[in-house]
Amino acid sequence: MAAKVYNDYFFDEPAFNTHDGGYVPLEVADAPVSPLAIPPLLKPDKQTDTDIWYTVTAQAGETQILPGAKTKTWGYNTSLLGQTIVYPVGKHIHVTLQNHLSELTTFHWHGLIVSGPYVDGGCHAPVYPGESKQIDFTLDQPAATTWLHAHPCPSTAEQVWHGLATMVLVTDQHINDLPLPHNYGVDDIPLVLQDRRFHENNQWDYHADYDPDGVQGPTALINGTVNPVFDVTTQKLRLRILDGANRREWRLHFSDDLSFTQIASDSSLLPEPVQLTHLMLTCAERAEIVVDFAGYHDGQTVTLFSDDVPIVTFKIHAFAADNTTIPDHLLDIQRPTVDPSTPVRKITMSGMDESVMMDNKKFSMQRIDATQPVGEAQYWDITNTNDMDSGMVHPFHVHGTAFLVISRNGHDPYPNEHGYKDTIGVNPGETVRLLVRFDLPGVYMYHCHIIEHEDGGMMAQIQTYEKGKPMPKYKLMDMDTLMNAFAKERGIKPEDLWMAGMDSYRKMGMKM
Ligand SMILES: [Cu+2]
Repeated sequence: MAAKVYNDYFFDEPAFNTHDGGYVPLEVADAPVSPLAIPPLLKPDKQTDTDIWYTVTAQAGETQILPGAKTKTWGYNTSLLGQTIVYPVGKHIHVTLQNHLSELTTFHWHGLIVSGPYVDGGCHAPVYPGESKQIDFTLDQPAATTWLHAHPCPSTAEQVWHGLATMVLVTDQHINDLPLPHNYGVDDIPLVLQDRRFHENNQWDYHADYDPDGVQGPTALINGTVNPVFDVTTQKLRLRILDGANRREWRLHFSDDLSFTQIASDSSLLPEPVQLTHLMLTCAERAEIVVDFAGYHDGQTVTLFSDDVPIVTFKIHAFAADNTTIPDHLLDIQRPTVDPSTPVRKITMSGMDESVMMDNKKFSMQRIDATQPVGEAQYWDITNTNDMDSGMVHPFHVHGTAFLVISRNGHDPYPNEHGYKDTIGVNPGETVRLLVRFDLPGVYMYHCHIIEHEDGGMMAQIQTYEKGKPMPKYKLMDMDTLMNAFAKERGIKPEDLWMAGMDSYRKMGMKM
């Protein structure tokens, strides 16, 4: 197979985050090399042929990341990030959500097609400290690498940054039958890409590092490991890569310009695999790639870089020859038809810093910004109105659906954007056309996934409904209730509360 090998990042170079004044470049950390942490698989509480039960606990702890003092961190069922959760399609899934933190949180299933606003776990579904909640759902969607993260307005960015993010693997028979690496922890590896700044005593300080365009740090943290090395014992390695950073884009490439095969994006396999040497991910995007180390032997190393900074070392060991080939076709994708009388939904993402907005408004928890019938496919045109020379790529995310990317400024999407996605990086001055269909009624958020932009109001919400039935009324949270709760949990007066997103409203003279 002499497939074309793409060797650029596709995105507009002037819009890379490196061009922004507030950009914090990655640096090689002055720390020893450590084995890459592989999150364990979360054990179900119970399982039958038809049902599966899990308990997911948000908790605080301490993690040995650097030599010396441990870092205060948060995680799901562990002290940092989380255990990896596996959800088989078709099974009835029951999850107990426990909050052992000292403040409220929510459990958002980024990429799962579950009903909003409560099961989805956006800001309308708080779980207060010491409390627990049960959610139940059944998945009907393609296999995908999705993730769980906190989403409490307006503190999503800070809670994710503390460590509340973990991978959720949706599996089905189709993907299990494909000749792909499937041995979790051996040849099927999650890579959660994040960055942090370590302050005195190896601690993180969100407030000190705050930037309304997204908090960054100079140290790459991969699955929570600084300077990680992974022992490769198989010829082929499947990497499930998540941009789990608050703001950083990752421009990934290997030493020797080693090419790799992208097999999946956010919400499904790609219809056809794509050969690449370079891959850019914007916040919350995922890519599954298969790397073939056939040209390497025991004792050699291969390095994964972001820009020119090494972020993971792969140490090659002896491996058995693997003659499997990735099929030329991976997934059938049926594009739903759009009724020509259905208007195109126009959405704008505008501003930078504190002035960010969605459709010229800042998010309001009790306001429904749009409606759409379930089962009806619509074109959504997402425009980033930022200046082409000095703007940012805004990653646009919709809850509760997986969309298709139809075009970028009227041209074909990038070659690795032909699968289902839930997050899409939109270049400054660009309009990306999506094909969006919801299958479940509910209230769903859509927002920029630079998380500080989301907290700062670059977010809106849509209610989906069944045609011919009365519109259900959902109990929506309000900011005062959440702010008063946060203040009480922190033992301070509401007027003394500092939360990231508040600044953005205040500086624009707006009420949250
Ligand atoms: Cu943004």
